[in-house]
Amino acid sequence: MSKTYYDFKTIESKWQKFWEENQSFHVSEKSQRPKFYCLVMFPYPSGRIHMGHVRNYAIGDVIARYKRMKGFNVLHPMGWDSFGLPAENAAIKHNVHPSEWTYDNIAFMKTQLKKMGLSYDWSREIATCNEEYYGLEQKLFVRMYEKGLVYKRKSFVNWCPDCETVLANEQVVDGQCWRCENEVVQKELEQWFFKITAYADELLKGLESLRGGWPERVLTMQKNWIGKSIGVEVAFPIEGKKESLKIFTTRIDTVYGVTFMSMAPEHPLVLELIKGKAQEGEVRSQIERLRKQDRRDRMDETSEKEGFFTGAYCLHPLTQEKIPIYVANFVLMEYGTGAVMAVPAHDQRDFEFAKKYRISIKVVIQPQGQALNSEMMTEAYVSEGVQIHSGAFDGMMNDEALEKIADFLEEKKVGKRSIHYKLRDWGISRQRYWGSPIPMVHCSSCGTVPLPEKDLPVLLPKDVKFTGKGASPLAEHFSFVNTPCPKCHQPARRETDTMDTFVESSWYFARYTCPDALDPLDISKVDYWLPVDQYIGGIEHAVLHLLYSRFFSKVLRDLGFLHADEPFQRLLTQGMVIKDGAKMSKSKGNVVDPDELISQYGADTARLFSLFAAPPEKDLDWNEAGVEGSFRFLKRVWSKASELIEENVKMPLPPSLDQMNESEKKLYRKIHQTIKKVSEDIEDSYHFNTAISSIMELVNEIYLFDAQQNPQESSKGLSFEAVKTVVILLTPFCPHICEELWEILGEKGTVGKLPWPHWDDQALKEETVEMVVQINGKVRGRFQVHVSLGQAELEAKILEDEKLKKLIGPGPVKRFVHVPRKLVNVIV
Ligand code: ANZ
Ligand code: ZN
Repeated sequence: MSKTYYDFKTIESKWQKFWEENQSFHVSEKSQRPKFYCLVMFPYPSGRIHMGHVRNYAIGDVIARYKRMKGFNVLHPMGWDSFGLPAENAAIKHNVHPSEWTYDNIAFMKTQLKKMGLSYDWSREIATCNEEYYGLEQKLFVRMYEKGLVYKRKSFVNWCPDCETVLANEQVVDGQCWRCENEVVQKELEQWFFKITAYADELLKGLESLRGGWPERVLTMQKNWIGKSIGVEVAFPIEGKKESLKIFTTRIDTVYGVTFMSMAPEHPLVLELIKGKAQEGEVRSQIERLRKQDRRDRMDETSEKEGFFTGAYCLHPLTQEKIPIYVANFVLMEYGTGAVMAVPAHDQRDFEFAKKYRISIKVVIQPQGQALNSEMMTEAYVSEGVQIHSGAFDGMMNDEALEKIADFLEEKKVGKRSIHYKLRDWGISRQRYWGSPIPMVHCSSCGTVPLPEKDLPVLLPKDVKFTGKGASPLAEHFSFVNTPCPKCHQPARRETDTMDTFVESSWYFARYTCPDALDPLDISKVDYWLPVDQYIGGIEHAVLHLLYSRFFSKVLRDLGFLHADEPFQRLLTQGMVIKDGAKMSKSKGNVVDPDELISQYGADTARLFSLFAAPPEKDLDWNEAGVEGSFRFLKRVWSKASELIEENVKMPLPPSLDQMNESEKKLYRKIHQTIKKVSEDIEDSYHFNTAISSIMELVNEIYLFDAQQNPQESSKGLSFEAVKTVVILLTPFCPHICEELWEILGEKGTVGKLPWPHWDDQALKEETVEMVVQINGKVRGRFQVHVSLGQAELEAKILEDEKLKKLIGPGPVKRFVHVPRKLVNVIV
């Protein structure tokens, strides 16, 4: 068979078959090598893989293959995040069962992934909709419940009338459902929650240990999401009542500037305060209106501030002044105490509110040497300054006053320092069918009872109707709902909510390490593999998935399933794949189908292009020319190798370093420079694009070298050496072509099993440099000279050169200007 034609189709299916038959990427804990866990975020089985997947998995595969060659025992698993809404939507629309739809998609997408030549250990494959997986998840749920980490409460939830489901705050984008983009409304429901707030501080502190391994911006996003605030809680007595109004402030230094109080419309004291007041009826309808406003909008700085006076007053604990109490839409019940001491002079929201309702503004902090007039202010003064109108604290800098006033209030027992978090508990209830059933039973005499382990898993019934209307299909499934109480055995009602699919993706990385364990996890295996050494996925998961997974790790640790505090040591967030400047999407009509790409050019080209066109964290601009270029490069590598084999049956050895001529030395040096560059680019920064371009340079050098007259027979040996280096270095990127070339070059074993090459430091040293010779500033010649050549010797060499001698002419040389290692200018 002629080897000159790069028949990628045959080559790729040959090696994919080889890897599968030889189970080349199966791993176990029984290895002498150090472990390396390389994980890509698993896909939702939507039906087909897209270019974003190709990029994500190509990046993961390079790292996995590189680490294997570096001598690590590499775990590189793959699976399916396979519960979720689209399966149910398909059931409604096309009348196929969600299970059938999902497993069909998985089967198809798996063949697509296999065509990419990804080095997964498929024996560990997980589909989260698998009975085994979600059954074990239910076990975890019950254990979390027993630990007090799960509870139920009534709460306002985001409700998408279109999907008929509760949405997490994070699934609401600009007041719209993240999936269907319809308007989201508020609805009160009984919900199950995970107590993630119990870990707020640990989740925050843990971010420190991830510094350096995670992108800084992801750490910042997580930190802001957790939102730790240090401040003071103060009780303001309510006039004529026994209760007082508790507020939380981070700016107790402004306490003398309080001119009104504001409460959340949901605050339990609101109705109490307005009772019997003249405007009671009117006010009730106002409250209802404010409560209905979207909570996102209410928090938004720019949105309209509104509220109303309750008719009640507080007494200022330091000045005894009477302070009117308002209800304000921008105060949220879920944060702090649900009430705020309002300081319009120093808080912008309070300022706008005060202006609107003509409440007085009192300045208590002003810039040094400057007087602020509250009448003239157009916005709140929020910077630091000196205290005024602040009793004993006048003249102090406000940061000092902040501590002193806090001390004073604590002494007087009207206030105490406290910490609040923005992080809320994780509402996991979904009124959907295609999810993991929550393993609870509601009994009229025993209350809510968890199912004992022997009654698990709670399987999803198969025979359900999907109408897309009303409650979830589970709630309408008679034999699912009706079940005896596990405690008293009287008829009871099964919980019909299923879990948020983020629950499944919060522990799958641990399950990969022990996919056969019966007791959710096998600690010895989990401990061997975790933490994940490198995690790769999209930035869209920066907050939720990553925070939930971090939370789950800590829970699993506290349940005795593992020891690692943090699940993901290093995180790489890859950019999007864009085309014509926009994210690929059906609506824009700019989608490139990976299948077509692969059948036209092969997987190696698809991989090479997606790794070469941009560094991983940047957006990748898809362009045909770039794909063509990658393909051409592989063909060039292919022809060079075939040419060598056809010319020579037996390759001579390359010359030893001391026998090399200048051009051989140059190629030899290039080989080692490339090894160094590729190793460092992968190792330090995952800059695969520059690694690949240095391999391309080496290929160019080989072509140049072979085009020269190389007198020594051993030169061929050096070319051969260089080509082999290209094949080895290219293996993590384009594994199929490299295995094939390795074989036809007559080398032993498979290249993927080879140790990664070392570079020769000695060879890196440039021994000669090119010197430019100028005469009166004009370039007239070039010399290749040894670096040790002295200035005098160089001058002599110039004066001896026939061509230069003529150009210099008979006149005297005035002087030589030397730029070391670069040029010599001869002034005549
Ligand atoms: C008085 C004050 C004066 C405030 C001032 C700020 C500036 P962070 O840093 O985000 O924690 N606040 C407290 N609870 C609230 C709630 N449930 N809804 C809306 N706002 C609330 O913010 C803490 C500040 O946010 C608190 O400090 C409080 O306003 C407000 F010149 O108290 B401050
Ligand atoms: Zn009971």
